[in-house]
Amino acid sequence: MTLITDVRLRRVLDSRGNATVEADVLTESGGFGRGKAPSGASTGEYEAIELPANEAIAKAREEALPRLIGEVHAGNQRDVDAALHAADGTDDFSGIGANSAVAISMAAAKAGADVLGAPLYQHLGGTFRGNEYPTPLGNIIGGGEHAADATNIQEFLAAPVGAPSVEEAVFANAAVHQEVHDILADRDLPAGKGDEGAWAPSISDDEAFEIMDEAVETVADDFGFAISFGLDVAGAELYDDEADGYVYDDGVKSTEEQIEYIAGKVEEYDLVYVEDPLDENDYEAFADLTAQVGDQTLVCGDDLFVTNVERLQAGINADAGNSILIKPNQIGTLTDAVDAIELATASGYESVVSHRSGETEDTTIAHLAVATDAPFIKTGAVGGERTAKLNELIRIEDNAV
Ligand code: 2PG
Ligand code: MG
Repeated sequence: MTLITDVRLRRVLDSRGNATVEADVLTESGGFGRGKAPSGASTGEYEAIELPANEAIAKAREEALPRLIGEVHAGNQRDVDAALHAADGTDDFSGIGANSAVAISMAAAKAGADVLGAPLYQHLGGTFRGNEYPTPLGNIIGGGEHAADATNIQEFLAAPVGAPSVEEAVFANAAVHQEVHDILADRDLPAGKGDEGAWAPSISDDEAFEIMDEAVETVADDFGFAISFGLDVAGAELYDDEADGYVYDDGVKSTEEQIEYIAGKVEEYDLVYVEDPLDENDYEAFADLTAQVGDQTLVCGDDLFVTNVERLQAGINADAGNSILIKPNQIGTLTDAVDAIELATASGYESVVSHRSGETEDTTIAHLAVATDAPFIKTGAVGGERTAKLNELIRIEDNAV
């Protein structure tokens, strides 16, 4: 029933106005699924390779479509993704492009769900999963590679850990976003928005910590449940080999100083989440920080692990964290992403399913998070391409998909 009868690929816009790949998968019984590839700006050195959209489409048409059409069932996700790997023939998807691969992988999953008449999260998770809803981490203030002349730390993230439902959590994050706007206005600090819709004021990281602290406290009082906050430091973007340290506007921190700085902020602000606090090649420094604060906060590897089971296994062996960011386009297929989540769960690591800074209206990651019982999802706080996922989570919780 789910035999693939056609795959159509086209170039569409992403949220930054760049071209990305959209895939449609059709099946013999009339099933249909559509997926769109997101795109990173602060990409990890070890990520799967994204090709220019036109090139990725041409390569996938040539190499992947003959292995999919009339050959593979969309309902068998592992077969679809194995065919994509075989068509690509490399270990980093540089053959057909991780952007073509992930768009087709997600489109096939949706076509499989369509034939079954089941929501995507049920198709991906099966009947024994999908009972936990992820806590959304909302990007509120940001800079780094996502906005010029703003904070050095890439993301200050609201974490409504006490929210009784996804719906309440989503609205709490939006309220923190509004509260920060008001605080910035009171302080006469004009701010535009970065790529993910976070405020991007020209302030120091220290001031951003203060403002976040004040905003989450105010909104927590209003909503009546606990709201904490966390960070994506994007340490690999700050780390500079030549400077032999982490380059901030106010100076360079050595690796030891960076560990001390982050551990200090975890203590001072009770941070519940710290992503990529250190460079993507420094398992040892991650392990040192985790030994210090790993029982108080999530130390999450994004550029460190790049959703890759081998890099994750190396991190598990080295105690280099206690959680992993999961970005399907970072590794190329849903199968690879689910394998990373399963290894993480089996090893006591928490999974945080994540958007990219360049996004589309695609909602697959909302379903993936629910399907795998991931405890967290990072997908922004405001902006259409972000609310597409957040509103889908609200619908999933309401049994309305
Ligand atoms: C990150 C992501 C998403 P980018 O670093 O976690 O917030 O950014 O997609 O630019 O890699
Ligand atoms: Mg990151």
